[in-house]
Amino acid sequence: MANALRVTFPSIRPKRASDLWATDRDTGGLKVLSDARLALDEFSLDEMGGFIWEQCDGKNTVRSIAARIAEACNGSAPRHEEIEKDVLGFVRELRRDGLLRWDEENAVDVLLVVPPFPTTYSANAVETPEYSSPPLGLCYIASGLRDHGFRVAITDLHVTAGQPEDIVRACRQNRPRIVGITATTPTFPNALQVARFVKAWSDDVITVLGGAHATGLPGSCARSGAFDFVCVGEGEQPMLELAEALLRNNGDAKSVPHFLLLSETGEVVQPSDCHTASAPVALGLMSRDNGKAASSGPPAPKRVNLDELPLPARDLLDLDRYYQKGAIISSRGCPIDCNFCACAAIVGRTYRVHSVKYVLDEIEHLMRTYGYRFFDFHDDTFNLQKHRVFDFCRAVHERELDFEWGCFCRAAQLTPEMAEAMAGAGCRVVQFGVEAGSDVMLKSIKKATSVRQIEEAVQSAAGVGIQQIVCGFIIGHADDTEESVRDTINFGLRLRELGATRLTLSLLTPYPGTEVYIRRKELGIELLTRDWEQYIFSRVVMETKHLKRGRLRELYVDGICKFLSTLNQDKSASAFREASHVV
Ligand code: B12
Ligand code: SF4
Repeated sequence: MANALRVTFPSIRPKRASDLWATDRDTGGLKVLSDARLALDEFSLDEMGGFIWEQCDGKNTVRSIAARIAEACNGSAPRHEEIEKDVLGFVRELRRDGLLRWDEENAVDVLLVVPPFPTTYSANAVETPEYSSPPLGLCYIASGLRDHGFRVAITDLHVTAGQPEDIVRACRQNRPRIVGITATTPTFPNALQVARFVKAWSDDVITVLGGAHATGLPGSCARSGAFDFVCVGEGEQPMLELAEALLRNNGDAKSVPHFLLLSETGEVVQPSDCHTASAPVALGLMSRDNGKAASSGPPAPKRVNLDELPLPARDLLDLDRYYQKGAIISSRGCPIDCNFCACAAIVGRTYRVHSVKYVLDEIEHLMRTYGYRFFDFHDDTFNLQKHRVFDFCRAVHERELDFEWGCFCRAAQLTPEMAEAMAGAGCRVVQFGVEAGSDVMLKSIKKATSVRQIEEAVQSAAGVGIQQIVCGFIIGHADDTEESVRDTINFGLRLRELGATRLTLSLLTPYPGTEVYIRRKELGIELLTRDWEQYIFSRVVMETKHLKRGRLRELYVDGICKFLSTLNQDKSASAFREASHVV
């Protein structure tokens, strides 16, 4: 069965819930009386139905019943999977009528969901390697829940190129009591659809939204009405608290410690500053209930100690489906203040790390269990702490681990010695968020990096033979002018000469929760659309005091073409993808 749920339906063991049946002489099938609804209801089963009924003794599985049918058909049977599917459909119907029972072995407490890709991308966009990555955030939440005895499944409608309605099938299969959905801004519309389908399937299921978009716009997500709870920031602790409160304690969500309420007028009551990216963002859950303001507000959010987290539950995924199989996280957060970046809102402006031991244990586990040899660090910034990078590289040698890896680096921190140590420890890919092409613009976006540092970092990486050096740029910053955009593109071309192997270009996209979103009016930025599916870096979704929509589009096309020309590639769709930003 092709999905990421690890469904084991053929192992269901249906058991008869009625003792009252007799052969129907007219049809050769069975007459079955059910007392499930107090009155005795009569059901007629045809010959095949009768055959299946007799096998439903609580010992035979759907699979073994299907095998008997295939045997009885003596070679003329349809494919095995089809018989299994039919038997499953049949026993489920009888179960609905109260004639059969079986253990809820596939039922879960929590189903975590990645919604389908935004419709702005074509269906086969999921085959783009950079986008095909296991949802580690959900895997962390899942492993924490599992450690506390909750049954969890993950369904990834992105990697399976599914549709929002496919969630209904997953719900039928897993009968979850809570469905947690993750969303970035462009996937939010699909997340909303998924939640609506869940509610249509059963209004009793609790829906929770988390991830970048929920964190940036918690109030409006809560007001959409499709989610019972919205999680702001990291989800491990709030999801556990929610599951404990709803499924184990008194069912009262208000006992969840990190819990925010939506007021009767639909406003987020506490904390009032949870929209500001520069202030610490409260971790918590919001309810769409018309609750009253909590008098003292939620307790201060506790950022989890990363080493206390169990390894992410990758086993709940069908890892073969992902291109970036070895995605891994060694740190969370970033103390820098870049005005376009949403990461501080989600995981904090502090830098928290896993110990080197934890990271290498995880890598060793992935090498042993799955045979992976390449690891993509999905940290916001891998090289922020000099000593940690050196410790990591040393430990790779000491433990004699033979693997290669890639990471996002801050240019300001990458010294030639660090680049050398990294290359020696297997680093083959580094990505720099360069973003702009002059010190004035870099200062304006609060990048805390200079043009000189970037040049040196690229040279350092190239000098030690790091194979892929990717430099990402953004145009359309609040203070960008025709001239500064030209500087940015020229700087990219210069970095290419200094050793960058790939240049990517994005249009400024003010994601909720970022400074450019929150302070957009002061900065002279005007949003042109709130169609969130357009928020994918290559669409003009805003204009600035200096650059209007049409001109931004022209500058972007021109910039992409210039970057592409350095790659010696044609201007096909895949080459465009090469040059447009992915993270
Ligand atoms: C690696 C990465 C990618 C990878 C892999 C993503 C993946 N499969 O997880 C790839 C390259 C595929 C990718 C793609 C994109 N990305 Co990206 N990505 C990141 C990055 C750098 C790290 C994500 C990560 O793994 N974090 C660590 C884990 C532990 O955290 P997490 O996933 O956020 O999950 C935690 C919480 O968010 C929360 N949570 C998440 N989901 C849920 C659900 C529930 C129910 C609950 C309770 C909690 C919860 O709990 C989790 C555990 O603590 C972040 C930056 C960042 N710090 O967030 C950007 C980031 C998430 N990406 C971003 C963007 C914009 C994109 C793209 C839209 C880019 C594009 N061109 O289209 C696409 C969208 C893809 C998609 N389908 O949504 C933005 C999102 C901003 C926004 N508001 O949407 C970010 C924040 C970057 C930024 N600097 O602004 N991305
Ligand atoms: S863009 Fe990079 S350096 Fe800037 S805040 Fe985000 S993660 Fe930190």
